[in-house]
Parts: sequence; structure tokens; C-alpha cells
Amino acid sequence: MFPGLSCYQWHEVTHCEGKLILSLSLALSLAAIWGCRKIHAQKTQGKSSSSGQIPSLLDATADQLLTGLEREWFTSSDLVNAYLGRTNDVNPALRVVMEVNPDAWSIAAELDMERAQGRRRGPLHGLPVLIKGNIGTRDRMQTNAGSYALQDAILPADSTVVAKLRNHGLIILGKASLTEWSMFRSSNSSHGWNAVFGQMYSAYYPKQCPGGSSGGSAVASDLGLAWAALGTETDGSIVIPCERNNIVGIKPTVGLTSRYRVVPISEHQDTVGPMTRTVKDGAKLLQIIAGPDPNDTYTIASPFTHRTPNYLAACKLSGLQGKRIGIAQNVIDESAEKVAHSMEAFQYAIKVIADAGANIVENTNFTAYSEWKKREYNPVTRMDFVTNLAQYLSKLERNPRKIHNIEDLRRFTWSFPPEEYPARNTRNWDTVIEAGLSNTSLEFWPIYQQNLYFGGEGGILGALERHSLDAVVLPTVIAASMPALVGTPIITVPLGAAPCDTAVEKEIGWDVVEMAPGVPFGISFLGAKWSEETLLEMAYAFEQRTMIRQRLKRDVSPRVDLVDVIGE
Ligand SMILES: *[C@@H]1O[C@H](CO)[C@@H](O)[C@H](O)[C@H]1NC(C)=O
Ligand SMILES: *[C@@H]1O[C@H](CO)[C@@H](O)[C@H](O)[C@H]1NC(C)=O
Ligand SMILES: *[C@@H]1O[C@H](CO)[C@@H](O)[C@H](O)[C@H]1NC(C)=O
Ligand SMILES: CC(=O)N[C@H]1CO[C@H](CO)[C@@H](O)[C@@H]1O
Repeated sequence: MFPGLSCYQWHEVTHCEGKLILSLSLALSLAAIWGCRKIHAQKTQGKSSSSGQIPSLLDATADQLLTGLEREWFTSSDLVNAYLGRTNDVNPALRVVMEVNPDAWSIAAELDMERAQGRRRGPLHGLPVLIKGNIGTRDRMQTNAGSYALQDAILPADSTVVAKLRNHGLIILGKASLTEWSMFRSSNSSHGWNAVFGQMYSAYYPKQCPGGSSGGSAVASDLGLAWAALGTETDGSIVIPCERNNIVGIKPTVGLTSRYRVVPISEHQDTVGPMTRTVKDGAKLLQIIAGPDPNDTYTIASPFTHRTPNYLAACKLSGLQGKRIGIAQNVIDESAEKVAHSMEAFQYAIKVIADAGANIVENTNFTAYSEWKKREYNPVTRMDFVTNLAQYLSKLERNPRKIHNIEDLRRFTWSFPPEEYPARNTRNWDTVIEAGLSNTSLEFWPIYQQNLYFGGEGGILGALERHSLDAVVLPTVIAASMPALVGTPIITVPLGAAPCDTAVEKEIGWDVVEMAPGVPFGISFLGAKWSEETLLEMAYAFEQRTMIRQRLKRDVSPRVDLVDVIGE
């Protein structure tokens, strides 16, 4: 049995078949999963005679949905109805979708009509996606990053990534909840809270913290409230919620995807990426959003200005064959408490990776890790925020609260009661305001160079180079910080769930569960800049050999499914 599934795997398997016996061999475990899925499919079939091939939205892939659309088993309008029905089922308790796009139905109807006329805007024509609430849209939805400071603000046009989604025929179904300001306000707020929409939760344990800051995107993608979701990461905000919600997350190289008209934290670290249930679906979504944008200069530094790699083609079963994969043992040892519940599964994953033909290199340490850990916070993101926020605000077409800079923002937040100040402080802003810092301060350049050393020579880049590695693997909970400093990519894949005897831990000061039995965790593949193609090869091969996602047990799931709404 794969460790890290513990009683959950037993529970699920006995639920499904009652008589399957799990053995230590992975092959037999895979047979057990197959049993589960077959039973589930049969149950769904019972609902309607013509629904034999209607996928359940909890796990539906792009391939399955597109097949159904092409064969006219259902329409994009049916998908919108089903996803919104599912959202209505779980949103009162979990509060993950902040806003539904009031135009979703008319957009779906238009795309259905185009399909009927033989027109496809792109390979994913007609699939609904959710986007994080800091990704800009010029439509009837808010782009508020969860703060009343940006409520009713209006952008002159869509963000570049949203424009790309629309041009490819994807339906923006709504805005997913997020930790306010993408977790860049408070040092003592709860993860997954914002003033506008309140506290959100995950599906695996009552009041489970979804992780920050792209928590709503992660929960929604996990529960099939959309085909897929987009999130943003500055330091962990895609990969952490993805691991805590049992899905795949791709944090792209900074500059692979445009941040234009996305509410910023830091131009040096921000990136927009896919949060999906499978690696292949992540690759498909990345394909659409990647590429140069003259309005985000970092994307012009991409080596792919003429042609983006074929990310889907990178998803091959042989993807681990011959790869050199390092383990940053000192990072694991220095975070022993954080990874205790996932270590057995992580060790097993290393065996799976080696069995798939990769060369494992031990002790490819991040040499500056302990030095970096002594630092209380990252000054670069704080100084960048001062400049990048003001720049974003200056481009708004409408700015009803007249907030033009970080001082205005803090003043508003302190005085507007729904922002719950001071119970939730504004520490991230206080430090830079009080020191009068911004990215043009004399202090900026030396500190930024030090960051590049920590994350580079002393972090991920040094480890890759010294040992000629294709990737470093780490438990996802400790994977993000060094890549954040140098803008390198990460892919996280589901690996297991906290064992039954895990102690329940709450976030300090809040009724939000940080750790508990059944809380999912993942494994991360870390690579050099622009190495998404290679990382996808490895992540896909690992996912296909393990298929952990289907084996975890949820506390809540939506009731409505596609088969219930077809033709309504
Ligand atoms: C890497 O870190 C491990 C664990 O902290 C330590 O035992 C080992 O000696 C280190 N290896 C190198 C080459 O520094
Ligand atoms: C958060 O910090 C502020 C001071 O910065 C304090 O007044 C408040 O009580 C703290 N909240 C919690 C929940 O600890
Ligand atoms: C500071 O921010 C501005 C606005 O984004 C940018 O043009 C400039 O290059 C930044 N300076 C540094 C040193 O990063
Ligand atoms: C709003 C804005 O700055 N848009 C610019 C994006 O980039 C194109 C191409 O350089 C410009 O023409 C736009 O003005």
C-alpha cells in the first residue's frame, strides 16, 4: 500500500467494493482504484438511459468533456448549469466562489452556436474555468483581490491571460475566493479569509484551511466546480493550496505567463498558473496562457518568444526515464515537523521515481537554506508592492475609493470595519511604510542581489548545476520559498493524506483547521527557469504511476452532476 493513504484508502476501498484486499504492491492498489471508479460510473449510469458516457464532473478531464461536446451528448450551456449547480451545493459551507459571471450563460450559448456551425476558437473551445479574484476582467465582475479598497474599481480591459482564455473559447465562469491581497496584508489573519467574502474552507476535514492564497481556485478545481482554475503565486500561493486540496499545480517561471492587469504583489516573483485535477489538463491550460506580452516586459525575456514548447506532448509515460533527480535533504531535515506526516509517502515516492528509470541523487542540499531561514521576511516583495501596487492603481479606469498608494490603502483598511482591523493587522504594509522603502530605495538592489544568491547559488539553481540535475524533489509544503526568490518553476502532484492519528491543529487565533487526519499533501518537482516542459514529463510519469488523487476521502462533495442537468 502507498503510505500516506493510511485508513483513508482502506475506508474508500471497502466502501466501493467491500471485498478488495490491498496488498503492498502498487499494481494491486491500482486494481483497487479501478474497482472504485467502475462502481461510481455504474451509479451515474443508473440516472439516465442515455448517460452511459456522461462523465462525473468531480474528475472530468478536458478530453472527456470535449468528446461529449463534439458528440453532442451535452453542451457548454449544460456544463455551466452543472458547475453552477455544484457551486450552489457547496458554496454556503465552503465559500470558495466569490462571484458567478452573470454573462456565463450567454457566453456558453454563443460558444455552443459556434460549435454547431463548425467553428472552434481553440482546442479547449467551450470549457468553463474559474479565475482567482485578483486576475483582472473588464466585465460585470469585480477584480477586488478580496478587499473593499478595490470594490467597484474598473479596469480599462481584461488582463492578458483572461483575453487569451476568451480568445481560445474558454468560459470565465466566475471569480474564486483568495486570501485578501493574495496573503500580502496581515501577519496574523487566517489563510483563506478576505473582507469581501469571508473565510473559505476545503473539503477534506470540517473547517479545513484551504491554504493561501489561491485557495478558492484550488477547492473549486478539486470539487469540479469548473473544468480548471487559474491562480497566482508569489511564494507558495499556487502549490500550497494545490497540495492541500489534492490537485496538480503548475507555478510557471516568472515571465512565462503575463501578469498584466493582475493585482500585483511583486514583479520579481508574481506568476499566473494552472490549478487542475490532472497534469495533462495543467499542460493544456498552460499552453494557452503562456507566451510573450508586450505589456509585461518580463515575458519578453522568455526564450520562447517565437514558439512556446508543446506542453501536452511532454506528458509521456516514459517521462522519468533517465532523469537525474536530486533530494535537498538539508531542507527536509530543517523542516522535520512540517513534513513529519508526509515523510513515509515521500520516501515511497522516491522509490516509485527510481523504479520509473530516474537516477536519484541524495543530499543535493540548498547550501544557503539555513542562512535564509534566519530572515524574518522577504524585503523584496514588500518594496516591490509599494511600486507595483501604485502602478496598478494608476491604470484603473475607475477608482471609487480614490486609493492611489500603499498609504491610502492602509488608511482605508484601518478605518473600514469590514476589513476587521486590528484583529487582522496590516504588518506587511507597516514595515515598508514606516521605513519609507520602495523598489527605488538604495537598500533595494543589495537585498535583491542577496535574494538571488539565496535562491540561486545557495538554493535551487546551485543544486541543479552542481549535480547536473533535471529537477529537485521536495514535499510541497517546503518547496516554494527558494524558487520564489529566483522565479523558477514548480509542479506539485498529489501524494497522500495525513494519517488518521494526526493531531488536529488550528490556526493561531482562528477557528480554521490547519492540520488534521485526511488533509492532503503533495510532492513537488523543482526545475531551472523555463524548464516547464521537462518538469511536466516527470510530473506526468509520476502521476500516472501513482494516481493518488482518486483515493482520498472527502468530508463534503457536491451532489449535482452533469447527468442531472442535461437539456434543462
Ligand atoms: C546535506 O544535508 C544533510 C542533512 O542536513 C547532511 O547530513 C549532509 O551532510 C549534507 N550534504 C552535503 C554534501 O553537504
Ligand atoms: C493581530 O495583531 C494585532 C496587532 O498587530 C493585534 O491587535 C490583534 O489582536 C492580533 N490578532 C490576533 C487574532 O492575534
Ligand atoms: C521598480 O518598479 C518599476 C515599476 O514596475 C520598474 O519599472 C523598475 O524597473 C523597478 N526597479 C527595480 C530596481 O526593480
Ligand atoms: C494599455 C496598454 O499599455 N496597452 C499596450 C499593450 O501593448 C501594446 C503593444 O505594444 C500597445 O499597443 C498597447 O498600448
